[in-house]
Amino acid sequence: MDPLQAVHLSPRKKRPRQMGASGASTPHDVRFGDLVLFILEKKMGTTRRAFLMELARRKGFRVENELSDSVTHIVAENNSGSDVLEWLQLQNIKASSELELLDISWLVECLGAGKPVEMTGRHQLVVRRNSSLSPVPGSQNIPAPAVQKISQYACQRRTTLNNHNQVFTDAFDILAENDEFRENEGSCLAFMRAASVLKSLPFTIISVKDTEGIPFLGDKAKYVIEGIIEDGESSEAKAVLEDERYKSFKLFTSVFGVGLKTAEKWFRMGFKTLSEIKSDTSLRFTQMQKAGFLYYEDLISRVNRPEAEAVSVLVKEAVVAFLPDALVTMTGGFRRGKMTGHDVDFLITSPEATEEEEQQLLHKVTDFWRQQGLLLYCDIIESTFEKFKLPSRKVDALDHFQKCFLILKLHHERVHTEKSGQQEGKGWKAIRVDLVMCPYERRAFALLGWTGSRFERDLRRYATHERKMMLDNHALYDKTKRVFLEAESEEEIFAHLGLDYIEPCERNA
Ligand code: 8GT
Ligand code: MN
Repeated sequence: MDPLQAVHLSPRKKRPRQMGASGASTPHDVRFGDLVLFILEKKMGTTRRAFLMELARRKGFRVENELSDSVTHIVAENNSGSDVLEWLQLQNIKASSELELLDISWLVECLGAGKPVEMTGRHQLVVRRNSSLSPVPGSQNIPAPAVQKISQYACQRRTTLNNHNQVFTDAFDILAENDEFRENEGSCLAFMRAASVLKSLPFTIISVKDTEGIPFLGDKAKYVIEGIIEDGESSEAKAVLEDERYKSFKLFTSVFGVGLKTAEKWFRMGFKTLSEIKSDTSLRFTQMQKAGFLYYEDLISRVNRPEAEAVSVLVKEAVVAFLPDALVTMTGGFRRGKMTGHDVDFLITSPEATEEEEQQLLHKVTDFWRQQGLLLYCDIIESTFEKFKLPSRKVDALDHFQKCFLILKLHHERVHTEKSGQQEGKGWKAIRVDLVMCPYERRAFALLGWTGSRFERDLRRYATHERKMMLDNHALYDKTKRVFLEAESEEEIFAHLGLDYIEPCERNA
């Protein structure tokens, strides 16, 4: 399927969902058809289970009476992941590895929010690796609590948002960020890769032995893991969080337009707070930083999905007004299924537009918003794209497409949330939006690149080292055959590389 035909607003799951006989009895409308819940009675009791099932159905969740193929989430109370697996095995039930095993706390939060909430480590049931469970003969596909060989490339791993090792990856993220602030590139990359590989594990690490055979865990990362296993927290990460340089860099770079150089300068000058910086008349700020300070509170509060969808409508309305055949796709973290983001990214392309029309579109769209008073900040970067240029060797190279970095004014009434009605305050929120315009025949490469995460970087690394090919946001080049390989869809790019296709929601490396 052409990936640009549709905007993927929610994670696509592979299995088709059919209404099972047991689900047909519910008289309530299903609002979240992607999720099919099953609530385990064991240790919960019949009455409480019936109550929760009824409540969840009333809130628009699909809840099955019996466990079937279509179930995507098993919710249990006072059971560990291993308890649930054991129960499944006793029932001799086949369960795919996509099945989520969740604690009741997740469902309770969903019911409170009136919609599915992001699953985090604290919701996920712990499955012990190499636990004493042995597969029941005849039962297959049970989420095996054993490690298969783990690829060193994120593009050969499926990484959903269901992170079983958050306590470790949070620590690695902090340590990597501290290294980034200190420009320790090697150590930074090591911690990022360690975090990335742990995010793909189907089990929670509970002993150092569990780390055997996992690629990209150097001595430093193993040492951090050991510390967390012993103390429940990382003393190294804790020390970083209390470090003055880290705290200052974290604060300063939270301002849109402030990078490492400026943060370094302000740190050296001895500033501690943003208000000291803002009120210092000897400092000069870029337009970007001025906007960053002006809309600071809005920009640090994360963008949620209803807001992202409202921005999507705004972008599509404007784009289609000038180029009716244009295709607009939400990319970045939201395309990977994240519930929040720091900005909203879109890829725009048009099958019919002339080069001139293509070049004009972002100007027309942003002018239109400016006239409406919706454009709070705008920086358009013109295209430097060349048709016959070889893909870049650098994994982190920025692309050459025309793009703009914006801050848009999003009025509350455009956002459709559960809690409707009066919103106090100024009536709108400033939102960071990136738009990228690409030639139609490059849309699959651009989409793959802008969907982001470590996944994409490792795809390039894989192409270079395993296939003698070069991949970037613009093209795929086969060095052996000396030809550019064309692709109409992401699936075709994976096929050229000889890789299994991996859905965007499994690219959260
Ligand atoms: P978020 O939830 O914090 O927004 O996370 P995200 O959506 O995953 O990251 P992002 O910073 O918004 O960027 C989306 C992806 O676009 C990233 O993987 C980034 O590497 C990629 N990207 C490109 N080209 C360019 C570019 O020229 N500029 C920027 N800023 N990002 C680019 O592929
Ligand atoms: Mn983003």
